[in-house]
Amino acid sequence: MKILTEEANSLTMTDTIVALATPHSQSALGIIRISGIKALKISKEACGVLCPTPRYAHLTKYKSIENEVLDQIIMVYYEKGKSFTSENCLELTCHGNPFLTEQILSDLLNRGCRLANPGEFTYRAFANGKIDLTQAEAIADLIGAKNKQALMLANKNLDGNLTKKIRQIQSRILAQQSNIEAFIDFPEDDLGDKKDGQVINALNDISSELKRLIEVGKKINVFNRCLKVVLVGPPNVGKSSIFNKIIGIDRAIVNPEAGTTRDFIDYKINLGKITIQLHDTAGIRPVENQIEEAGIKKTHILIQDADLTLIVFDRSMPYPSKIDKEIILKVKNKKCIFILSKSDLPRVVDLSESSFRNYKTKMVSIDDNKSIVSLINLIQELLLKESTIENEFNMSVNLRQSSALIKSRDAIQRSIKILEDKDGSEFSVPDLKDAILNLNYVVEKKDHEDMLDILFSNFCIGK
Ligand SMILES: Nc1nc2c(ncn2[C@@H]2O[C@H](COP(=O)(O)OP(=O)(O)OP(=O)(O)O)[C@@H](O)[C@H]2O)c(=O)[nH]1
Ligand SMILES: [Mg+2]
Repeated sequence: MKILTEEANSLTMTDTIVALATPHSQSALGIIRISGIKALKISKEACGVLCPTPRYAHLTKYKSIENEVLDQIIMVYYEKGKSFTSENCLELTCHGNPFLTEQILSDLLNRGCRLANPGEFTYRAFANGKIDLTQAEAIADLIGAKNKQALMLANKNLDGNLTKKIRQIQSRILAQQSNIEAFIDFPEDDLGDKKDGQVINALNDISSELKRLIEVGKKINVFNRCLKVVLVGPPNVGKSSIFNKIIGIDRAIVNPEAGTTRDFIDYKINLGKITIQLHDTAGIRPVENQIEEAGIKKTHILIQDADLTLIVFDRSMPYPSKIDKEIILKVKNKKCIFILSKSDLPRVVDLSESSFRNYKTKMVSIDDNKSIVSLINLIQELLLKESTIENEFNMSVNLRQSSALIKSRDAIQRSIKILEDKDGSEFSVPDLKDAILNLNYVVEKKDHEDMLDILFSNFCIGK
């Protein structure tokens, strides 16, 4: 039986779940996690530890249901209420042989456990109130972080920074809602317009705070995803040579013949705080055959959703041709760098050409390492532009959270309008309630199973 591909059941909280928490490959150690009511029974019957001491490393033997020793293991018990999932948990550290870990997992299934779904341990931690949604997402971000900045931001959310901020904003909205309700209940108590004015000011401050958070989300998006950078230009200008230099290996074929690169190739690299997927593409020219046409079509598609386009022109050749001008039109209003390649050869291109004026230009020669490093620095600089990256960010905001923040801010804006238009302050209360509710969705949306399923299914098995 191939247990690792067996369909897991639905998210039933009463089941005892098991999973391999380390990769399914040969390694020094393999860790199997168990969570649920059968944990103590397994400790006793499979691991021979009758009353395990919590958080103590028990050196013991794992015996199958047929009483056969499968491995010498370290077993750690985490007691209910204090474990990651808040249930009784065991962590079995065995030898990292995939055949062996499969045997132990298979035995655990025979003992009535079931395989965990992706992210199910984290889901249980969330459902049992050990962590909130922002922290669950931070765990996924920590596992998937592609660079130092993404790691740092995920850690801040794991500390609960975003949750604290959201709770603060909610209580500020609630305070204004109470002010309005008090005025509705005791109209004779106050000075009408003056009080509305104070509420409007406070709501404007809250709206600005939400706007700032939404902007933080936009900025740090740069750190959390792989940015698409595309090298384009006429044939034979040195795109593939530059591609190889940036990624540091000879991945693309370089040849004096024009039209060498037909289909695009890409390569993922880490540039300090950001990760980029660099694409080398087919040179753009009037097409000579169907293969070339298909390659050039793909180049145009890549340019459309590129975060940064690197347009390469050969500095030793006259410029511009009709095709070159068409390429430039494609990147109008997009982030782009003009690379003037082959700077070791005599210059022919006219640098006063108007197309270059509005863009950053960089001269590059593949034999001049400094020019390549300087190009890489410029790529980083442009991609990080609009993202003040120093320790300004105390929290991370992802797309899901951002969309709830936007809805909340819209609701605040609606309530401000009602107050400003003097349409009756009581009518602004439902919008304020809506604003608070949308902020709840950032932290604790427990009533929306579809969203939770999608969120947790993006985790890896065993987490
Ligand atoms: N002198 C000099 N030659 C270069 C430089 N960069 C590339 N070349 C040469 O230019 C020719 C074309 O280089 P490629 O990198 O294949 O050019 P490409 O733009 O990818 O070409 P296509 O794939 O055909 O579109 C090769 O002979 C390279 O050795 C450079 O900086 N200086
Ligand atoms: Mg090429």
